[in-house]
Amino acid sequence: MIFALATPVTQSAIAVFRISGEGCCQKFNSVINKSITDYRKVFLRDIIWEGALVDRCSVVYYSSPNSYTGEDSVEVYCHGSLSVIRSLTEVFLSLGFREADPGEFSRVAFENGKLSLNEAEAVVDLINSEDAVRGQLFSEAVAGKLSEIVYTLGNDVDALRVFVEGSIDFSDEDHNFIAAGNVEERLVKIKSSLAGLIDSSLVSSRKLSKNRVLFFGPPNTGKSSLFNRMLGFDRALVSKIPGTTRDLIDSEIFYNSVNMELVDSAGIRETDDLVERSGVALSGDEVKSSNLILIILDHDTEELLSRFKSKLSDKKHLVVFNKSDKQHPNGFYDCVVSAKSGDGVQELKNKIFELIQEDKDVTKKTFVIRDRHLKCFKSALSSLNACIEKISNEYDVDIAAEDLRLVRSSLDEFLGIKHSDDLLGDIFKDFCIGK
Ligand SMILES: Nc1nc2c(ncn2[C@@H]2O[C@H](COP(=O)(O)OP(=O)(O)OP(=O)(O)O)[C@@H](O)[C@H]2O)c(=O)[nH]1
Ligand SMILES: [Mg+2]
Repeated sequence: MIFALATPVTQSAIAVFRISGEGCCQKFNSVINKSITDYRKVFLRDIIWEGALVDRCSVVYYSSPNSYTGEDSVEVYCHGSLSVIRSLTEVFLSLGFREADPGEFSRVAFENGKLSLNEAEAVVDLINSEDAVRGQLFSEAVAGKLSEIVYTLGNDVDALRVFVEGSIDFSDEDHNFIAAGNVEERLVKIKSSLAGLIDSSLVSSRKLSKNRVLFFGPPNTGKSSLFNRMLGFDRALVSKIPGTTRDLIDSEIFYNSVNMELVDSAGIRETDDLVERSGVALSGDEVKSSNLILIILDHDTEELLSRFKSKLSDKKHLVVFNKSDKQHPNGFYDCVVSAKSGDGVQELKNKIFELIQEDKDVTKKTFVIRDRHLKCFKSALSSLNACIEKISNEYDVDIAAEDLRLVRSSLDEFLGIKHSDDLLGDIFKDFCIGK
């Protein structure tokens, strides 16, 4: 039997403990003032330990298999006090519960068939997601929308395997199983569903989901001033001496429900100062891992634009003219701002937002998936193509049957029907404790 605090260890209005395992409800009954025998209902109970009241809590019992883990489980909603959290932890340990490993509740749920592997992965991605659109797509994945499509595709593949394998087993007979089963046409249909699934999925990596926006340019153009202005507080040092910023400084803002990680960097120039030189190198490296670059220039540095553009290869960028309160630009800019007065800053935020949305294309996608999922889909598609080629040209039907088996096996890998222990370990280690 396992237990865990499902909410953060901090003061809060309510803290939630979760316990799971055969017999856990009876065990918990032994420490409350009145036994609970009803499931999926909320009860108010006093938890009493060694004759003293620990806390008055709301308690819900779930009976196997109708719980998150598929086992008997209890959820305890106590006061979010550090002393209550500590005392309840002692109670659970004394009752013989073991503290759960990160993700153990979800791993048990997966092992009991309550979640497919991709649904379990979507649980972590949902918890880690910060913007609303992504969050909604992960919620749908947790609810099983994507697995349902893949289960259906898997069943369709199985149905066709019967015909293809039948034509091998009964090759002496006159009956053409493949033509009778309409196999080619149905394979092409599965192929287009699978290709459609890949097209409508956005592959999300943790780092890129951060929407990193780099403040980039020559020294003293007001990068740090603009960075502070966009954050709404003074995070980075500002001075009239060129070369003030020497490190990467990042800070997050939320804008229109989207999180953006703003990254201030050292002004790029040739310098003999070793520390500044390291900062300049860091700024250059950061270009690669940012989603969007702001080239920030002022009146004194306008002629450097082409030099800075050439450092970006094909990265998305906006060219920003700063210090408009002092002087007007000569060239053409995506945005003209003054970090000092705040003029143009709102417009700059909107442009950043538009470009990030366009970049992510999240709103146009139906699913957000991981690299692992894309690999499974692509390998299924490639085996499917190989199979269609053989079926339509009527050769190597026995190898076509093997191709179809591989399609099924890639879909199974996606769902976790086929998996290695290493893979499970890798996936569940990213969970928080209590999930
Ligand atoms: N008039 C005016 N001055 C500004 C504006 N933005 C920044 N400055 C001034 O420009 C100088 C340099 O500002 P910083 O924000 O430190 O510039 P930086 O690009 O971060 O410089 P480095 O870190 O050295 O690369 C400071 O004296 C700021 O007060 C602005 O919009 N208008
Ligand atoms: Mg700076």
